[in-house]
Amino acid sequence: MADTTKDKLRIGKQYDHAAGMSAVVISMRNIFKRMPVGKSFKVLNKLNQKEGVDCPGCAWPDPNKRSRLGEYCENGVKAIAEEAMTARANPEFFSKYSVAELLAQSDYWLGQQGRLTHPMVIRPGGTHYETISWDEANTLIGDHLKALDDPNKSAFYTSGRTSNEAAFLYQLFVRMYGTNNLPDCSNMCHESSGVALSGTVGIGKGSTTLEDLNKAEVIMIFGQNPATNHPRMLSALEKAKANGAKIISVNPLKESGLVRFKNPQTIKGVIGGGTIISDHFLQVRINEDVALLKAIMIKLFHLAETRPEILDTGFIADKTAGFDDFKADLLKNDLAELVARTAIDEHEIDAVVTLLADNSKIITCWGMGLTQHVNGVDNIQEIVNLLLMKGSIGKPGAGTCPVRGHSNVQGDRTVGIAERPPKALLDIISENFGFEPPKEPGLDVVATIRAMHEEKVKVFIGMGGNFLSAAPDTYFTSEAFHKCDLTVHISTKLNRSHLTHGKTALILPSMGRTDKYMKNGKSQFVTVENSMGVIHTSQGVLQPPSEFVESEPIIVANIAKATLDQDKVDWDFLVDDYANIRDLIEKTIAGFENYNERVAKPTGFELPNGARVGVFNTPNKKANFTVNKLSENNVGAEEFLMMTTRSHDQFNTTIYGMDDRYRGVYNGRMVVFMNPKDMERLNIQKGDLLTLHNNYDDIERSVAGFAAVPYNIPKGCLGTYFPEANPLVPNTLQARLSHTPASKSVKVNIKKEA
Ligand SMILES: Nc1nc2c(c(=O)[nH]1)N[C@H]1C(S)=C(S)[C@@H](COP(=O)(O)OP(=O)(O)OC[C@H]3O[C@@H](n4cnc5c(=O)[nH]c(N)nc54)[C@H](O)[C@@H]3O)O[C@H]1N2
Ligand SMILES: Nc1nc2c(c(=O)[nH]1)N[C@H]1C(S)=C(S)[C@@H](COP(=O)(O)OP(=O)(O)OC[C@H]3O[C@@H](n4cnc5c(=O)[nH]c(N)nc54)[C@H](O)[C@@H]3O)O[C@H]1N2
Ligand SMILES: [Mo]
Repeated sequence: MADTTKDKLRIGKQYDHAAGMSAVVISMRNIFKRMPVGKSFKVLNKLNQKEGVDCPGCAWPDPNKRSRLGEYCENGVKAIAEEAMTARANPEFFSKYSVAELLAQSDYWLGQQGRLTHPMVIRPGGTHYETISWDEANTLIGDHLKALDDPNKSAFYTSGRTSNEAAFLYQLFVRMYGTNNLPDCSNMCHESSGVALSGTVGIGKGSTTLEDLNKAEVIMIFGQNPATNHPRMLSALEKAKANGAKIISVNPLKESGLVRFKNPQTIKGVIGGGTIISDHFLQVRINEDVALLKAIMIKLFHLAETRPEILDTGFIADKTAGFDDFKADLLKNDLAELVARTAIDEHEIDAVVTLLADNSKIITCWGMGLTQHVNGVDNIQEIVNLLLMKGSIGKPGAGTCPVRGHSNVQGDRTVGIAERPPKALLDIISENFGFEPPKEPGLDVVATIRAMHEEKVKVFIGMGGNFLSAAPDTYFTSEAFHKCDLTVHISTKLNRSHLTHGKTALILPSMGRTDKYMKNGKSQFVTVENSMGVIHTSQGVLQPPSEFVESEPIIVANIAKATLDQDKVDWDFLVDDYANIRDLIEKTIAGFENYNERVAKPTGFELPNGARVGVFNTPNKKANFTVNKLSENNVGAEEFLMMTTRSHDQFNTTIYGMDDRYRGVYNGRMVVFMNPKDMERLNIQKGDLLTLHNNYDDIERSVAGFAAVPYNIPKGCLGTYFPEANPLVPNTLQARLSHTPASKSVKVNIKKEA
């Protein structure tokens, strides 16, 4: 699957900063390797500009004032190069390689074969994908779906690049067909945030805007690696610091970008020392954030005995519920034990407590380091407790900031991609479209894998994404796919999910963000929602890779027409002009009044957000304190707790390159980051090859060929890359309530290879 040759791997030093000129040079080298210079600049000049192309990378928002030097980052350029590359995975390519041969290639190699150009099919017993016409492909899907005796025997996955327009049509089609089986990449991502925030503050999204960051006194960043995954956030943090904010990072790894940022767009960043990002760095042990937050809050309560004003007693009394139970439970904990669990020096915690006591405009940001644990929901609820104690939500310069992953993952959810849809959504769908949508909850990602494995789901359709490689328990998931009668992937690029297919399988080539889509002589745009709830347009500028590549809304409309008998929706009318789809979204989803008119404004519009203005739309209309348990990792004496993270050269399962430059790893991805003391204890040298294995549910899981990298990581903790380590993540290891795979705290044993 991956490149495992030890000889090629080079282990260097971790960077003491992120970006700088090297980021500019590397990004340009990356794009010019894949596409001509003229075409590169055509798209880069429009990237994240008003009325331009929304970057298909992360969901970090664009500032109102865009940089003239370019409103994009190194990894945005890589995302563009990967999508708009000149190479083509065309029918000749598929006739050259059998599926078995393709499976033997690395993810990086698969990506480098280029954009998909034609609909392709593989039928039972086939060895190669072959071309199929769109009409035949749609009929094949329609026939399979119509033949199922229960619509719940199908599942319809969405990955978060899909536009609002495509996602809305998709969920409408799926519900008309008769199921809520709408697993979504957010099930593996920020689901824990959605669940925790909905219950505590009444909205499953963050409450802050970019402007809030400029007004904040303290910004806490938990479990996130912005230099790699949201690089433009570093410019926002630099600005916040210039406005006086102090930054606290909480992370087992001292990620370079959280240490220092050299902004390549400023003189200070290019020739100077750049900006120190974190004023305090709490290097917490994996999955001990609850212990750390409890220790911090106990210390705040102790200080409040003599300085009651450090807690916002007015806010607590007026706006919240559950404070007394929360406080009583918190104070039962043994402070020394909590501190010991974190592995952080108590003086460092005290310095952070002082900062939190002295300020009240606090923003907490977080990423996958908090959500992907068994107690992922608890992590976030504990953060909310801290904010509520301080009255730090619902006012400028304060609040929650879950930093979303995919560029439109938040929008997809907003417009109805939900396996557990709220009743209000189903009611309005029924009213607007004249059919009864299914009421019973559908399957999320992990439930879908199990249902396919048990042959309860026979047809799988994926709107983007790479379900196999993104999901936990890779071998179990591939068995599940093989048991399906039909697997369909609507994709821009070839990936491993296409190669572990059902008895019959289709690859349907889709347009991406950069592709220009003309209809009736008019260039169509789509709309997306960023991490801070702003809806804006995205319009492609490049010629699509082939005349057979279709836009996502059209693909959905055609599948719907081939599947549904009744005629309640005029699919052709809707896709004739995407404004027609937006009119329907406006009628169906709250907050989209005058959608077409408002989204035409260059900066788009903001969706309503109660928590942002101190209105908590929970059942009791209060912000709720919660009582959360400490993590229960139960790591045995010889075991380690492993996180799986992204390298600097990948977008989820898409591998841009083989380096992780900021962490000093070059030319290889099969590495395991280890504390040097642990290595010494086990007599492991730098570069030694290790097999990682574990036993959950009496099943032995094992992956060989990880080279040991001595690294600044707490003892007992390991770091590996996703997706290479996913076979070690059992599908049963999931966050309580949100069901998110706990891919950041997997117990493993180490075996030295001979
Ligand atoms: N270039 C690029 N951009 C991306 C992506 C990409 O793959 N490449 N992916 C996109 C997507 S879908 C998402 S969701 C985001 C992901 O963005 P991130 O949330 O930054 O994702 P990860 O790389 O998984 O890193 C999580 C961080 O959590 C830390 N961590 C691990 N365990 C713990 C813990 O127990 N406690 C704490 N406090 N920290 C912990 C790790 O050290 C790491 O710094 O980025 C999006 N943007
Ligand atoms: N162990 C471990 N597992 C993880 C994670 C982790 O941190 N650790 N992170 C999880 C997270 S946060 C997420 S979000 C998931 C990601 O899961 P996914 O969203 O399923 O995975 P991606 O790698 O983003 O999907 C890449 C594929 O999407 C297709 N694609 C790209 N752009 C477009 C487009 O515009 N349209 C269409 N139709 N297709 C497109 C391409 O074919 C490409 O191969 O993975 C999760 N899995
Ligand atoms: Mo994500």
